[in-house]
Amino acid sequence: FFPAVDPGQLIEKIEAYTHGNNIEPYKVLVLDDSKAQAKYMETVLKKAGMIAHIITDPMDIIRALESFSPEIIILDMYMPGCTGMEIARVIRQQDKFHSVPIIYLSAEEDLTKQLQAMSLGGDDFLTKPIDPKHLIATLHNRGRRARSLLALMIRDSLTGLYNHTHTLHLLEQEIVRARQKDQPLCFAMLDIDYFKKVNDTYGHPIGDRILRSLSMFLKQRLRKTDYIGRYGGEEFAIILTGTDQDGARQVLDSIRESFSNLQHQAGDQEFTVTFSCGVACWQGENSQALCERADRVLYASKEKGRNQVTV
Ligand code: GH3
Ligand code: MG
Ligand code: MG
Ligand code: MG
Repeated sequence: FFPAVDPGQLIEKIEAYTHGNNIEPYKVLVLDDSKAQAKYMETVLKKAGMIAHIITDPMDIIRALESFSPEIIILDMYMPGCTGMEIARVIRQQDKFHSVPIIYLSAEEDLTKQLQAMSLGGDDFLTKPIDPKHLIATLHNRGRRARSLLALMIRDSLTGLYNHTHTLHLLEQEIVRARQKDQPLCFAMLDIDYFKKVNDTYGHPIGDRILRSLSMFLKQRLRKTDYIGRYGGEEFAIILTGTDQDGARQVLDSIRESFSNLQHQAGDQEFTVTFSCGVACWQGENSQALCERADRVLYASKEKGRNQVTV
């Protein structure tokens, strides 16, 4: 199955193709029962600057998905005990890998069989022997598309912040990290005060502008290691990593104060907007319980008269 090309020359060509475009290396999972083919693939992918994870036993697929989190998957068609199509179905059953590109790489030349494989969860069908440049170009295209789709899926379109679903995902991830590293973690919920009145008085487009301006303000004032999400309409969630209760209170209260002093404009009218905030410091509970606690303290801020941070 190996192409009759001088390997040294071939690798130079791949390097010329991939280097210079300054992208995070793609994580590619390869399943092929032939150890020689797997080894060859590993060499080609690594030389192309990609991160390759090679498995030769189909039974290892679930574990590899979990531990490696691939961005692209290359599957052999025929393996002892199962086919690539069966493996593709197993992969597609997992929510997280529902849209990860799957590329079949096989010596199968029968078009009917190729099309059948494509209809069952595959995105491309490449035949062995494959020219490494062809393979790498396909991986780059698929990887780039997958990444831009993913980037759209996790963001809110009005503000560019993380959306509700991804914010919760990040919170779960950061809880795991805080536990491992034994570091503090705070979760804050923020809700704009009397926002309905802003919309009613100045109009919905001005309301949207306030939402964007608060988003920018939060991005500027928080650290790169914090995460900001649009949790709901005029609700924001902030994950403050490595931050304890006092640190979170200080930074959020300072943001609250400076935001409340900003002058917003609608035509020739000037007005100010405030928000209320609730901070919950992680105490070993799960993400849902932490969110509920943050929500309760946010409500306390509202009850106490708004424009304040409660910890
Ligand atoms: P409170 O101080 O109790 O939070 O009062 P509020 O008026 O902010 O609260 P309420 O939940 O009653 O109203 C939220 C408003 O936010 C209602 C909705 O029209 C507005 N809103 C939600 N999403 C958007 C959006 O994307 N753009 C605009 N302009 N307004 C939005
Ligand atoms: Mg095989
Ligand atoms: Mg609200
Ligand atoms: Mg509100």
